[in-house]
Amino acid sequence: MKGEAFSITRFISLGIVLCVLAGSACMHTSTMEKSMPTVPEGKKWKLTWSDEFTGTKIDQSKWEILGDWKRRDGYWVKDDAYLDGKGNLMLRTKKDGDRYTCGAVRTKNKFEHRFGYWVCRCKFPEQPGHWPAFWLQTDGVGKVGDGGRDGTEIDIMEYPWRDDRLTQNLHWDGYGKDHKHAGQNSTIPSLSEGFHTFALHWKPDEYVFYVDGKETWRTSAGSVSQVPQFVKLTEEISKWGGDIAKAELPDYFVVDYVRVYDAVDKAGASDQQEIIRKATQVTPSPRQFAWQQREFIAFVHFGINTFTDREWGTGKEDPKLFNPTALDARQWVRVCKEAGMKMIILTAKHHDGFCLWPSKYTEHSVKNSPWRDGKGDVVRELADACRQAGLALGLYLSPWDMHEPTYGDTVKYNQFYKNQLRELLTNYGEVAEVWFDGAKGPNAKDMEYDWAGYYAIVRELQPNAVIFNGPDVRWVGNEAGYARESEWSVMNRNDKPFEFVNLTAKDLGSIAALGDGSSLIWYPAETDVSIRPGWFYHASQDDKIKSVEKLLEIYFSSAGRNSVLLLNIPPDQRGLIHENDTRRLRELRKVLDEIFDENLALGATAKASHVRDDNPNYGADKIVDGNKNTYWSTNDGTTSATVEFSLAKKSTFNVAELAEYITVGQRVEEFTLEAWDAGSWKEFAHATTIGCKRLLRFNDVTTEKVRLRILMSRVCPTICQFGLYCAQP
Ligand code: FUL
Repeated sequence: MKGEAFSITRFISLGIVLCVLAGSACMHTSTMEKSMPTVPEGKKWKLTWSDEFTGTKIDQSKWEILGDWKRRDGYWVKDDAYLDGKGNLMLRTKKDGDRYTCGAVRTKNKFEHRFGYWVCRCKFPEQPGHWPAFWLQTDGVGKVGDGGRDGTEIDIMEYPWRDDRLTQNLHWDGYGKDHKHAGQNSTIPSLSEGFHTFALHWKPDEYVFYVDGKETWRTSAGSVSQVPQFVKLTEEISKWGGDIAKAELPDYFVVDYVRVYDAVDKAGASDQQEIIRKATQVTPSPRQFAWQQREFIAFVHFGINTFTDREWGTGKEDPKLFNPTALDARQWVRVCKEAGMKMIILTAKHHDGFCLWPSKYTEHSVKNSPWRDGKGDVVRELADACRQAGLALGLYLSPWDMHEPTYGDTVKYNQFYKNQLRELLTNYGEVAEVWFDGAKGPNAKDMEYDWAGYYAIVRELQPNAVIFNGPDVRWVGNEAGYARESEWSVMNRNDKPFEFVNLTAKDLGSIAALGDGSSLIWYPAETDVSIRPGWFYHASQDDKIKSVEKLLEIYFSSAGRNSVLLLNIPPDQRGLIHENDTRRLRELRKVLDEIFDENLALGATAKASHVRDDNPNYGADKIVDGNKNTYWSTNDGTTSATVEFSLAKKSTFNVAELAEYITVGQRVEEFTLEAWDAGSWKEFAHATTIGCKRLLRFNDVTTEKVRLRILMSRVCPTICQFGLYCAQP
């Protein structure tokens, strides 16, 4: 067959001669396709995997030969896939008695890869009733939801017709009622004769299809698969290809080669591999790490709005309206502490400009209120109460200020705001979080906040504080209490001084979302939500407090998804947290304590498929030793692995907890949990990211053996915690 080959064969031979002459390993360039897509500057293509089909036997370290079994109107049988000894893979279609058979191979579990340039050179069969295809597949294609990102059937070439047309297709979300499809047919003169190349340039955000080096289709349908996929070369028999009864058989689909390339930099690292490598090296700063460990914290919205029954004030309120009758910050702290919260963030000044501390820079504050005869200071009382009880203190200082006359004058107002920030960060001891709110009313005057200047003051005065909506912590993107199913802490920032990332984007952390990876940052999510419909207290909402079930769901969907939960509990006009909120928080704590009371996996016998350097310090038992500073890990290149846990006794559970040792970064992209049940493993949970903490709920599972399967990790997984718990119905 090679006799028919055109210049590419000569190109290869010439390449080999040059290689030999140069005495160097330049086989890569010698096998380079004639018309590959261009790569970004400073990059080149590198051959990652290929089969030239030389020799006499199919290389079974690369390919699985499919069969013998029924496939559509024919059978896939093993002896219809073979090498012709002249450098080609032959996929034969034949009649065998009264059945039709054909050949098919795939690289499943032998070569699976994502992104890059995939090409096959082949010659079509000539008879009707069957069709050849060069396609990429993954089990993930069966997953419904998340578009084709979790797996797509990518048909780089299907040729059901005997003329000069081919079809290229994408299928995702399974093959049932949720099945989705996009495709394109192209007519190419002389396609039916001789050899041709069919190729895909698979980028994180786009597929580009080629025939003989010419683009035929460019699409992002299904949002582009992000998971490794394997190659299939197949023949199939069915009416789509015409009437097989009319075929003169045998007939052959002849494949000269399959090659897969990655774009690499000068050092040989591929674009994607390089971004992945860089992403896994981004780790939390000590202040971010400390903040993340707090997990569940309180927001306290209190101010003039509490007394005017509003959510947003006007800035024109009389300070005399502020008059709590029984304000007791120690009660707030008690309630929060009992609920298991580790910090309280107070709205020292909301958008109306009224200050809960006697600021030197405005008259619009507690000092002109009747409360404590104008001598009171809510920030002081809360700071003292927090310190006494061992809770951290956070402060919210709204940049938008409806009262301050200088607002709108960029220079003057920035100075005013910085003065206030300095007061707050100087006079009240340690502050653990500073909350910058980006909200601004539609009629607010135009002005430019000096974000960089604000951040600098926080760093100067409170170097351990995290800055929310600044460099340290990001808003999760909604106020309903839900983090993303895949909540990453590493992302690529833009160069804006505020809103470093598109906060409400569905995907911030996938490889595709990391873009060129030039400004990767550790940027974890905080999930703010109120226990009531409003942020401020309204008597009319006393019976509208979220139920325990709802709060539990919020906890699982925020703290349980690699995010910190910031739950708002607004004090009432007395200056106390209302009895109904207090009761609800107690109920929530009780349920959480009951669920997490006993970890059924603690001390289980754990056996891993891989252990880093076989070093016991990274052994599987480290996941269940109750110590989050020890972890199980594998060797660097091992990105999927399993751990089997044998529990002390047969147990029933419905909650699982996992944690990555995030001090070294966030790595896991996908995992499943399986239970040993009547002689086989049955999956009971499946999820994507883990991060600092991942909680999963599922129906009761009863077993004595559980298996954790890390399906995909960006580099070797580092798991420091695994828990199984039983929540009462
Ligand atoms: C928003 C504000 O406008 C609300 O009043 C509340 O403070 C919430 C937490 O942030 O941007």
